[in-house]
Amino acid sequence: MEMSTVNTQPFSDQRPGTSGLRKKVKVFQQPHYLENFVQSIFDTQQDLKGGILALGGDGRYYNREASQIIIRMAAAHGISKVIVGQGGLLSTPAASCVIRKYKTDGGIILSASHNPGGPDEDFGIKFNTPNGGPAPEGVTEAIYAATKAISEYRIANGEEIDLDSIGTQTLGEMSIEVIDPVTDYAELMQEIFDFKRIHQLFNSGMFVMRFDAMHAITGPYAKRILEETLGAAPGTVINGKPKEDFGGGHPDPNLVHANEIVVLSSGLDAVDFAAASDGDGDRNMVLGRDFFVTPSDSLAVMAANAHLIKGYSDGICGVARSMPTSQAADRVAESLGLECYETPTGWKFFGNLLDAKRITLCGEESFGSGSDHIREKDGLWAVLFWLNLLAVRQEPVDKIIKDHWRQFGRNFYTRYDYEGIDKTAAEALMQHLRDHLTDLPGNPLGDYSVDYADDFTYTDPVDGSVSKNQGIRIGFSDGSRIVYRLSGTGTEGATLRVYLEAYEPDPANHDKETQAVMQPLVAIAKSLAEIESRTGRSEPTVIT
Ligand code: VG1
Ligand code: CO
Repeated sequence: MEMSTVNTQPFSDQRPGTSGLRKKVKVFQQPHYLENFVQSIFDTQQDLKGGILALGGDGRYYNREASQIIIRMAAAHGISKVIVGQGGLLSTPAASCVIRKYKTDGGIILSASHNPGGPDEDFGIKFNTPNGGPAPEGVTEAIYAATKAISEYRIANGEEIDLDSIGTQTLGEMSIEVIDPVTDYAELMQEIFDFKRIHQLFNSGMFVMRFDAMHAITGPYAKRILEETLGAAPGTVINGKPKEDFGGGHPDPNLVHANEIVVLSSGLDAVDFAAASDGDGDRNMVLGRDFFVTPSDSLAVMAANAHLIKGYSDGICGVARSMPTSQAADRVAESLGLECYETPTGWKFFGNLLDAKRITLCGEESFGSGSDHIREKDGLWAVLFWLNLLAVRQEPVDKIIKDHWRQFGRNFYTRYDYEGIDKTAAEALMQHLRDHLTDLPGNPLGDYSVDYADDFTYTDPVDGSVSKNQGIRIGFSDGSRIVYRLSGTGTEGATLRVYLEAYEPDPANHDKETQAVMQPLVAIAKSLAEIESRTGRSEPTVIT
């Protein structure tokens, strides 16, 4: 095998964010940009040399080219085997499944998740450790340090690798195994859920579902599992053909971008159950008839009902939620006598808790939920969890949620995103909040009284690592909260996220409209952070 050693210079902007390195495609297409980052992964992860690497991506523009480059660099680095999804494809949860099942020494996932794709849009790359989860901060910081010192990388020369034929080929000493991207994942789902019961639900003739794959990676997964295995009617999966640009849309399963299934689940002809997943298949949105399930409630309901699901029938050992996620799951954990953890935003913080068997279920308000079956959030898993639950309880989605509220109280929840604002202004806004944190506790804000105000610091209970500056929390005496943080996944300017939560124990108030209930808190959040004067925005770009 012929190999080249290429001289290069560091790029200063290769620090991974909430979930890997995300940049515009044009940035990744600069000579050496991708190569520098990949070589930095290889140089910092000792076990990869002579080891096995899993590789796959969400199919967005540049996925194929990047896969070719990474495989050649793997060969030059002395990796013994690359397991790659056919066509260079693997959903993020499937990649995690493959890393664990084949005990690889890590994996590279090519994705910018819910960000748009195409030549002028976003691309991303992320390293997952041998437990199948996103690299923890210690690892991403080491990779970043390596990107700042890099002077050369190595790459094998030669012809294009055939990524489309299933089977094994070689490149020098290295073998490349192209696998079907769906099979291993589908088998895992079958172990966790009661496929027979879900099959009966679909066969009953009384249950209609739509799944919106948003022209992204979950199309083939959902078709195989829902339609071909579980007997859902053909056409259940919509927008099921993956496209490099996701059909020009945002593959982000929320009420704004996945509006197609919001419409299909409303009104007279509404389907019974609707769901969507994002670009790389790790997010989910779940809807009943005329009914939106907030991701925070979804996690709480899963925790409360896990014993009804085959894979969790022996009980769960604990739950975790990201800090901005509503406290609905905490109430379930308390009543079940389970440990409940509050972690910073991003799935990488759940890995240690899952590995140490301190938690079984975890979730984020950003349409993410998952369990110990893998180490990523998992969109289709969440959909199958709900399907299994609907099949067992034989009740509609809204009834399950309303019963849950009656038992535990309702955590009204909304998130305001101010996208594409000026970075300096966003940072100054956060600093202004930080500067006033000590003035707040004990004082009234509107009708609320501040209980605590801090910039969230997390100490990992397993390895003791400390993560600072994870978002401003303002907690009120009645359990309501306002949280502010800046996004770590965007590629343009800054995005301010404001998370609002209000607890309502009285069932007489549970049917109120979320935005109406949240208005007093919204007003406080806007004025406290001086959002309009500092960002020039009177309203957010997206409300979920
Ligand atoms: C967002 C979400 C966060 C999620 C992350 C990755 O991060 O808020 O909860 O873990 O995306 O999800 P940020 O830093 O932009 O708020 V995905 O599906 O984009 O991999
Ligand atoms: Co995603």
